[in-house]
Amino acid sequence: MHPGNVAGAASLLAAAPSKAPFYVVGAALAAWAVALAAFGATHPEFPHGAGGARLVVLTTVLLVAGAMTAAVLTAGDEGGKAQARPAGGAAPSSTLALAADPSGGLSYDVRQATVAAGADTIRFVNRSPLAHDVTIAQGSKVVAATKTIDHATTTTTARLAPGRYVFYCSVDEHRQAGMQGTLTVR
Ligand SMILES: [Cu+2]
Repeated sequence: MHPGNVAGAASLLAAAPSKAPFYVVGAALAAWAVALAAFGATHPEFPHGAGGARLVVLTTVLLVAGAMTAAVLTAGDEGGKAQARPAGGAAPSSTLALAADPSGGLSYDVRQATVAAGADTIRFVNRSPLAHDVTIAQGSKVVAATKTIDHATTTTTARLAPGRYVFYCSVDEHRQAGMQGTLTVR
């Protein structure tokens, strides 16, 4: 291998360890295909005899098998991420925007929401005369909560790790009445 290629492969391994095997084997397969095509095009009698043909077929099969194995191994990691994304694959927002039913019902405008992991903003609009808040919990552990407000808007921030959460109103029995939903952080 050329020293430059070795350095490139090494930095690739360091940068993306999970994908590196696929890139390396895939690149080798691509290089082999190009070399084979170029050589075959200029040498009509290629490959020479049964032994040469067997060698060419064997090398191709090994490279394809290697690329497929690496792709499958890599896909395990990618599959988890892809599964969590909605069709369309847009990155989730860092803001959770919720509004209480403006007519005074015990519900939010959405039953489920998704935000990006990290520093998130929770923006809560409550135009109704009833006091509400937004409390975010993972299981029974509260990780964030807005102020309790009526006829107002409030924001708070929270650092949310990936996972499944619930959001609900902690005022009186509002949660039990249906003022809750699920929050996915990823
Ligand atoms: Cu409430």
